[in-house]
Amino acid sequence: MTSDDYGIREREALTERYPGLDVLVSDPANAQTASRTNLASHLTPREEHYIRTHHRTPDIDADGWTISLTGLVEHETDLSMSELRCEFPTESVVHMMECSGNSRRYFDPDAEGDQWGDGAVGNAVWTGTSVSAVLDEYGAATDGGLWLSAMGGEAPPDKDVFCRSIPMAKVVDDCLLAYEMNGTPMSAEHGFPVRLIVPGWFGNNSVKWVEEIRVMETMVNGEEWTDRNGRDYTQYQQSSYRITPAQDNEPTRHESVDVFSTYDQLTEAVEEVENAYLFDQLVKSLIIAPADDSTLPVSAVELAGIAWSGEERVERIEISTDGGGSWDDAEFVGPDLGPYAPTKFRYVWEPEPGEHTLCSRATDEAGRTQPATLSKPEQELRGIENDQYPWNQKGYGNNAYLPHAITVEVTE
Ligand SMILES: Nc1nc2c(c(=O)[nH]1)N[C@H]1C(S)=C(S)[C@@H](COP(=O)(O)O)O[C@H]1N2
Ligand SMILES: [Mo]
Repeated sequence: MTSDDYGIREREALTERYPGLDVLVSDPANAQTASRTNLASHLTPREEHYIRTHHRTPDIDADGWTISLTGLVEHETDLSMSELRCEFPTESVVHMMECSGNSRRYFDPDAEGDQWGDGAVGNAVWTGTSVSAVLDEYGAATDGGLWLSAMGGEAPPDKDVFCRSIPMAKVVDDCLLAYEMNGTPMSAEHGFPVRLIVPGWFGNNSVKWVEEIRVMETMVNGEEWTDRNGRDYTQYQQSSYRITPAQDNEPTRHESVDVFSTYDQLTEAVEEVENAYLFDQLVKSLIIAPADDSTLPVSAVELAGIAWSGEERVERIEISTDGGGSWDDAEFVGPDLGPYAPTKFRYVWEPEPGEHTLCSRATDEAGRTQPATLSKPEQELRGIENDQYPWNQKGYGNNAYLPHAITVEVTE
């Protein structure tokens, strides 16, 4: 079988199992939710939740799978799935997870990588074991300043390992080793049999198919993180998932940083970190109804949409019906599903005839607001400045509101 045959078969199989997704690349599986309307539901069904993978999806036998706990621990151990499920309390979290490449297609000129629209985001209930319970049981060091590196078990011998280092303070706060999604066993593409969930953080932190968690003094960095097959463990922490402006050849690597907020790295700590890491999500919102390019009669229109953020909750959502000239508050609707769940909003608009640009702007509890636009590469921004989100080589983190605006025509 050639890899082309595999690609076609895999695309059909993916579409069959995930009918709510548009496939960008089938091998490895990369697919986004097919329309903004899918995000109107309080929870994203598994069939509509985006999939982002760097290597071919592994076919894992859960009975033989173990997670090794290594590094700064009293007792290194290999945990089986049944130990993980039966020997620790079960916990759940609702997490609106966004891929840091979501909305990449709006960068101009194009950023590198698959041109994701708005669909690389989804909200699910993730269930599993809290990482802190496992660390406590085996006597792991959990002091602030340490890191936990989680390694994906799917990389073939000639590909770099998907590994992420998470600050210990976040790990012990609320990270999970999850084995269920929306109350059903996880599917292969979403990480079966077990994945890390880092609530409120960009999807790239939530390592799927976890085979090792290692307690460390630093993030993964340096030559010692190349294994005997030549596989690099540092690529996805230190090189990918960094904000790299056009003038930089490679992002500056760090052993450790003490500013974890992505937003702070893009603003007040921009000198210190230089190339922000994609850690917690940036506040963002989307108008879901009416649809882009629709024609509406002159009568009251109900605008509806969704907003989400990172470590802080969404506190305010404003609507503009004149392309950002003037703003009015929207109201929140729906149940409170926890600190990492999205917020739904509505707004009733009495339109005049003509063409209108509608946009939404969310603000979180820390007072962080979506910037208006995207910068150009020649501005060489490495952070958010003057209401502009920085153009960056790999097109990460776009939460600017004007690129996400919709246009409607109102007729008499
Ligand atoms: N092992 C492993 N974990 C991974 C990835 C990967 O390629 N390999 N992709 C990451 C990225 S970039 C994202 S956005 C999320 C996507 O999770 P999902 O496919 O369940 O939506 O998984 C993350 N975890
Ligand atoms: Mo991602």
